[in-house]
Amino acid sequence: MSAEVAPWSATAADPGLDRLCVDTIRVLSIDAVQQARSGHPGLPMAMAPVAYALYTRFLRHDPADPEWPDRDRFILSAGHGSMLLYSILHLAGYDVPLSEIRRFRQWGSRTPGHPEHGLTPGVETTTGPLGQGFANGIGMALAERFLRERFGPEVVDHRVFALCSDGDLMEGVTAEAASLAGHLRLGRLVYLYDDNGITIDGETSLSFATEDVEGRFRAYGWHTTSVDDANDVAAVSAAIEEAILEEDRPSLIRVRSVIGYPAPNKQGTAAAHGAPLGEEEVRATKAALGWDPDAAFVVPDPVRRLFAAARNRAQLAHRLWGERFERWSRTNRQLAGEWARAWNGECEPGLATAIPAFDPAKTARLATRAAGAEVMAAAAPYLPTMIGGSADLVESTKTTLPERGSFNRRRAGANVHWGVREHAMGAAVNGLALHGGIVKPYGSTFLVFSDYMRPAIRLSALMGLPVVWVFTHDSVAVGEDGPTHQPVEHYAALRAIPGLTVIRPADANETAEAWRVAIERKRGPVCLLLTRQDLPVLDPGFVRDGVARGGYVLHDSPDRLDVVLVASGSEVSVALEARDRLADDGFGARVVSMPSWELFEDQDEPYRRAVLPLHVPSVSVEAGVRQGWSRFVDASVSIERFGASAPGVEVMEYLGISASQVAGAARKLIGDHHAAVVPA
Ligand SMILES: Cc1ncc(C[n+]2csc(CCOP(=O)(O)OP(=O)(O)O)c2C)c(N)n1
Ligand SMILES: [Mg+2]
Repeated sequence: MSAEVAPWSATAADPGLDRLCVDTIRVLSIDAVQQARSGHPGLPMAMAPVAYALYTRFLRHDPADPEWPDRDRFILSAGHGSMLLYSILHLAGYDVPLSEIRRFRQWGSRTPGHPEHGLTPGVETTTGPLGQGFANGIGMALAERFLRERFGPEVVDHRVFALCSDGDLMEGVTAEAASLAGHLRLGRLVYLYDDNGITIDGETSLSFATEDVEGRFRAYGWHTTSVDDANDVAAVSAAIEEAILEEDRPSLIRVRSVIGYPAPNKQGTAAAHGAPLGEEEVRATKAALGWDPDAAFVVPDPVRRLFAAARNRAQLAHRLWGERFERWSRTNRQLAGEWARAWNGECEPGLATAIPAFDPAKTARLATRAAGAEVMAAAAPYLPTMIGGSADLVESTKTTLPERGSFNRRRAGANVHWGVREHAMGAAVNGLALHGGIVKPYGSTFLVFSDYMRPAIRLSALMGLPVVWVFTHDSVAVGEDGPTHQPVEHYAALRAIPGLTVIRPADANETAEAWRVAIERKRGPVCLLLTRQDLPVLDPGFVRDGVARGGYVLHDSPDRLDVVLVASGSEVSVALEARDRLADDGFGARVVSMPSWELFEDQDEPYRRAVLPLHVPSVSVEAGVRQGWSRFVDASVSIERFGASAPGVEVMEYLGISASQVAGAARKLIGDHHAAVVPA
């Protein structure tokens, strides 16, 4: 069944009607770009035949149910060609009416400049940053294989198609992702490469043309073919069919095209890439195609009829799947329950009580990365479709799903070895989430290397994907490896990303609660920042639901409150020590643990005020730049420089992250405050 090609493949075509359909995509696209006075006409014009062949002959999808779990996925990785996608989605029967095509790139439209997941039905992922879509598809293919192995080929049996451009193939993330896909033999990938010899700066002879792209992909372990002329719908179809039948290796089809074809003056030039053709050139193009230059947004009746027929065939595949699914559900009741929960983003019942608490009497000190490992092991049985892994640092980040095996060529285990490919890991984890059915996808590395995957983290937030990023070695306390491995600006950099929930737990018990938040969250990414070094274990009774609220009073000073010390992660224990020193001097200090700004800011004003009272001076303590802390506190103990190579304890001390520094800063603040309130 898996190698079966759609029964409506290449042979039955009517070249004249094909041409009319292809030209309809072209004309819709250039009309929309022209009306918007902005956009990218060149790619949609040139690649219209490819999208046409794919959507009418091969793609198993259902425009009436864009979320059908077993649909084929299509990714327009070259997101600048968004009008190609909107035109084909409109014609295929998705809820993208002509009125939305006319509002291309306008406020509130379903047709934004670059495709956005969650906004437009039929858009599988947000693309635009070149290379991301390419690598998202690798994650989708991993998900497909994993779920096929778990639930069976009766219910999981689909492919990932993508269209990518020169820019996509030049990006490093693509190289990382392609290398992994070739290694793992992800044979359900069918990627079409728009080889047009043009990028924004001009011809690819400037920067790329020497590269043998097919040769490179063959070296990665891909199957490659080429088509000499994108306009040859039969040849394009034959190449797609061949690629579908090749199940052993991922496929790259190089399609030679002329950007902006058939605009008489602009085709084949960079001028067709990213600006409207202009009224005159639009008219000339329509004339060249034999269309009425005075008419716009026209869809001829025979085109509507052809797409309606294609839609019926596509929906038939969905109906047949539905029947198989019914039978399968009846005979696999337990798996069917798991399936429903997985596609709903839920874990198995019982997780809530399975998450461990750590008793300080038994374990006095534990690194939060080690606590994380225990929590993952305890939670794993309740997360049967969890997949993820580390970028060659699994020994260090301690993120594994015990007894669930490795994902390799032969077996889709839950532990993916991403290799030293942080950026592709990020984009592929996004792809796992976009695919659906995977609860929870995650990726991990050292916090300092989150920089290598920031574009993917940003997109996880932009798309609201329920993924987990686990970053360990979260401060200068990593020590000897030195400043290259010691994050200082990273907390601020991650908190700057809207929609990303950053949690930096103070101990093992906060780590358990942080994982709970991450697992239970159905929307939006959560980032866990964990330590390499051991930290004192706090009383789990004190931690309670504090982590879920982002910040809470860990230790109060009920009789006398002079200052509030607000700390995150490993600095919470520093603040606790400082509190004792202040108490020795007769000052009352409250210690607030603030593992997550975002969760704290979600709390109502009375709660936030109860934790951080308005008229009590406050000091933050965190082993990183102070940027942003002023929204909560009056002063900061922070690190405003890069770290240094030395034992971690010494680095912390030298850089001022110590109880004495904190107590000193607090004393000064109390003095200043007093001076301001009670003038001398
Ligand atoms: C990561 C990233 N860098 C830069 C850009 C800006 N950009 C958009 S398209 C493009 C290159 C255009 O060339 P190609 O990918 O071959 O597309 P074509 O013009 O052939 O359609 C660039 C640099 C981007 N979208 N993403
Ligand atoms: Mg190009």
